[in-house]
Amino acid sequence: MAKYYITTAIDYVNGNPHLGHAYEKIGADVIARFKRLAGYDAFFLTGTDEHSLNVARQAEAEGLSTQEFCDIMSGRFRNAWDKLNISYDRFIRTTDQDHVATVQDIVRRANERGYIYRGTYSGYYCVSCERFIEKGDLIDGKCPFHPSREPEWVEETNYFFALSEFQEPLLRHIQEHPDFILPAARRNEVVNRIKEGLQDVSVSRSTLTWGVPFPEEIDDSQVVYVWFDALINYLTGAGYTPGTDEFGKWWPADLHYIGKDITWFHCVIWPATLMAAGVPLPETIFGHGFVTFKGAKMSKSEGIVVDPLKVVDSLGADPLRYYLMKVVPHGQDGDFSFEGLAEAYNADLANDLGNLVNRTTAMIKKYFKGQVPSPTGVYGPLDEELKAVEESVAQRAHEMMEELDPTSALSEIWRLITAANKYIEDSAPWVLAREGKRESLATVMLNLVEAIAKGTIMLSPFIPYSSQRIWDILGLQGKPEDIRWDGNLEISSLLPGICVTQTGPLFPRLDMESSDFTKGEFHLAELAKEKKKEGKPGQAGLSAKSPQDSGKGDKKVADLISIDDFAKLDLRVAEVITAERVEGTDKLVRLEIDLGCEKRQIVAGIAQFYKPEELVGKHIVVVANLEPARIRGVESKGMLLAGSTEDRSELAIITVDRPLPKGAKVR
Ligand code: ME8
Repeated sequence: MAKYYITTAIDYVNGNPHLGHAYEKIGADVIARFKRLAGYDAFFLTGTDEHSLNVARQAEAEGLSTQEFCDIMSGRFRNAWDKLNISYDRFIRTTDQDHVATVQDIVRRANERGYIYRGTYSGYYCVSCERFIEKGDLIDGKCPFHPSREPEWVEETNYFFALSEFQEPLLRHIQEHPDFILPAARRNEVVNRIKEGLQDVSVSRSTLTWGVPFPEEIDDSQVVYVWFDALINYLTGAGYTPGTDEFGKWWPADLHYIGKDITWFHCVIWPATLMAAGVPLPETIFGHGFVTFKGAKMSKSEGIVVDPLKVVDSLGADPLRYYLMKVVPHGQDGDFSFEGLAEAYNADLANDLGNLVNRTTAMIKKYFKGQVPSPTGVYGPLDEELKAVEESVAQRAHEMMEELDPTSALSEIWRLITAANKYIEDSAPWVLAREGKRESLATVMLNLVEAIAKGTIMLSPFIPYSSQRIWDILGLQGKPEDIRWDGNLEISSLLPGICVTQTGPLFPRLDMESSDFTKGEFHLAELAKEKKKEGKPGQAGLSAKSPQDSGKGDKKVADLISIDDFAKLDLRVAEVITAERVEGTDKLVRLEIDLGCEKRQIVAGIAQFYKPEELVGKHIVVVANLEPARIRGVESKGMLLAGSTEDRSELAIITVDRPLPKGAKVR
């Protein structure tokens, strides 16, 4: 099985994850999931970049040690990617011990080959970019990317990397490997800049202590410059063994999926570093575009931030994944709006896809008691037409995904959803039923199930939770991603004898008039700007006084909480799927619960009151946004609600008294 190693950029932890970060992780996740579906053995690396000056300063502003601060913030990123269903195989942190060893070894290798030397640096440094800026690049004395922040003057003796020696080898490599930098526009920008001439770059800092120490034999009073350190994470993640030429099972990387603002580091500094250390180069670096909000780049330093988790909390992960992949085209920028998201949700997910599934399952229930009919051999032009669309969509969407273009692939897959809806109208099953044409009716139902199942497989990289739900509703076994999609998609052997089920709507329609989106509650970017204007410390919101973590501040009446305090609790309806006693304890039960868009494990102290089997199937209420904890060594991600007497001699779990969809919010 061919391997596929995909990485994202690792995010700075000086602020919370924002929609731009989320877009990148979702894009990479869609590609990773597609590659697995297409039969590759894929490994997906993401993580956090923790040794920046910004991070050290932010920790200080929050009154925490840098390590403590990084632990909390890195956890927030990881939690966000878990909520967005990002299927990473390793979440790397640049503070991980194996990474520290890799960085030191790569510096050592480059030094042994004569590419590291001691010198004096003087120049401007933009703390937001964490990069040295040449005088000619300043605009009105400011960094072109961060006009609101003064660059700092830095003068220090440190270690340089002889980047200038790699000008010709880099140009040659890029020319000989047209897929090395994608899209082509990014390649041209990089080539033009390289041709202007490469200067040696400083790769250590003598005035900082927060970082990976330079190797002892060179000078461990200095730390490695954050970018030099960060890029090497890709090698650590591949399983590189320091002191050897064992670059790990996954190296070279097949794809570094990163934002267009950091192509210079990835397309110039990184390959030159690898050449200097004698390590093979990655196959492709893809510089994606930006998610903008009202036309401005999402950026924590400029205060334009939309919190992806708020969107996930109100709509679930899949609608956000779907919308971002639809609205930010291949390699270009795309503007996010709450109204646009709500419209795409209603028109595409609720109407096109949700209704297609609902109508089909309702008809199979009505006409065939829920059982998908067997092939009858009766086949007409409309059936042929639908089959032809299925085949061409499976082929073309596959090609588009191979070309790293999820946006086009998505619209191609939608061609099948649209064709299936049209097929219902054109073949009018209700007329076939009325006229007693049972065989034709059976063909239509079978064809619809097949079209939906194929669409679901192709959509599974984009909307994995919903795809699984549709798969289950159709009564298919296993998971959509267990099927191989290599351009052809063959599933007819799965269909005989399956029985569909029907639940509530897959994507309940959003009422545009009264939804949170249109009320403006979600215009967090505005809030972030306000916060910035007030000059409050802590973009990360960790200090006791920070608005994000502590609400409105002083409470007027000690025992009363404000509605804002209550709103911080994310209470959700969940179904208990499995329950078992935690071994070696009297009180604890481990529950696997289904929150609709996510399955989780929680631990509850209720074993004296309920037998595990009594709990299965109950629709309970859980605090979904509680920090994960380990209880007697077992991870618990959330807490169920129960009432009890003061002495805890009696206890009853809170359940809902009529059916609600899993994941419904309790307010
Ligand atoms: O640059 N739209 O970290 P970072 C799309 N630590 N992508 C965006 C975006 C937006 N509005 N804003 C940011 C760093 N990104 C370094 C990377 S890798 C060895 C070190 C993307 O937190 C950005 O382009 O500033 C980058 O790829 C990633 O988010 C992390 O940005």
